[in-house]
Amino acid sequence: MRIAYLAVIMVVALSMVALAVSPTAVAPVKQSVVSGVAHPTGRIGGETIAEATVIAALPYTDAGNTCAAIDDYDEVCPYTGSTSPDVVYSFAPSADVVVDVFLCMSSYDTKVYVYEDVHTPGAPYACVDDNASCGDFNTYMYQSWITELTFYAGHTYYIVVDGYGGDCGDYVLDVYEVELCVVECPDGSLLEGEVDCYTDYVDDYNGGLNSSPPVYSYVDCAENIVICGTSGVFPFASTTYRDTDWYVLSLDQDATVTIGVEAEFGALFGFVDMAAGAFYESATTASCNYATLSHSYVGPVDAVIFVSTDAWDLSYVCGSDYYLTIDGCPITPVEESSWGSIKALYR
Ligand SMILES: [Ca+2]
Ligand SMILES: [Ca+2]
Ligand SMILES: [Ca+2]
Ligand SMILES: [Ca+2]
Repeated sequence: MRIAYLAVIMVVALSMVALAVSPTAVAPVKQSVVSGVAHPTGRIGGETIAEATVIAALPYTDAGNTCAAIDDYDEVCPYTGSTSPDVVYSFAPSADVVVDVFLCMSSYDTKVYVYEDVHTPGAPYACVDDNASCGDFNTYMYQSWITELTFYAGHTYYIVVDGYGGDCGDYVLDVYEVELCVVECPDGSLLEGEVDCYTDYVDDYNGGLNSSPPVYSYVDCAENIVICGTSGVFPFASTTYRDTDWYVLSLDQDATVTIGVEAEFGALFGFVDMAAGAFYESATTASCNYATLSHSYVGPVDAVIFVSTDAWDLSYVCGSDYYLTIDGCPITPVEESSWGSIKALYR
């Protein structure tokens, strides 16, 4: 079920997904743009935790419609105030297992969260509303996908299929085992140098336009640049932020720059149009899948490269590793290319 794909460029449906793939740190405000199927066809999952539909074994798939269900539960990740009806599944693994909970094939604005053993309102074991990588499976990308969640033997996990706002509709739930992704930095990698994020973290290191004043990591042109960094998602005040990393590459002439990312999280990366505060090009890639993206510049110009997570998914813990490759920067022979000149610009 794990699907590898390269450099999926979000050209289609940009107007629908602009919020989800903008280079923001804070989870975007959004409006529900897809209504649920307004003709309940009967639910499949259990109505409540007590009545949860049991998942006997993995991989597991089920499909249904939530519109006939009752709104029993809600969690904030990061959107509040949902009144969507919900259905519940349960799974009690006999051995520790790492799973993905995948709802990308659903046809409404889903939200999914998991409780461990008991209902812990306000403190789910995991919760995701929108995962931008769902856009690789579906023309619409406000569906939910929790990646690399560990289920421990001896515990029971309750998976609640819910929705954003008041949305309901047809869902497809897949729960399947995955390999835990570990990214090793290639030999010779340069280090990003930012600390790992944490609750209420303020990025004054390389948060780009998300920092005030803006700050960047500057990268000297070289052949085969590889930068090793970390990112993750963290609670901030009453909402959710992600660590965004912005790199500036000064091009002294025309150039086509190719960047590649492999991360321990689903990653969003791209080239930022600084005037618009939006992407020229962007791509997402699943964890442990290296993907590339290119953009052509008319120099001289500063190329601004963005790397972060593809969702405000708290299971993307701060300190998750990635590496970024940069190719195509024209090298002037007299230039020295050393990491020593890479630095954050402080106020
Ligand atoms: Ca609900
Ligand atoms: Ca959603
Ligand atoms: Ca970082
Ligand atoms: Ca950062």
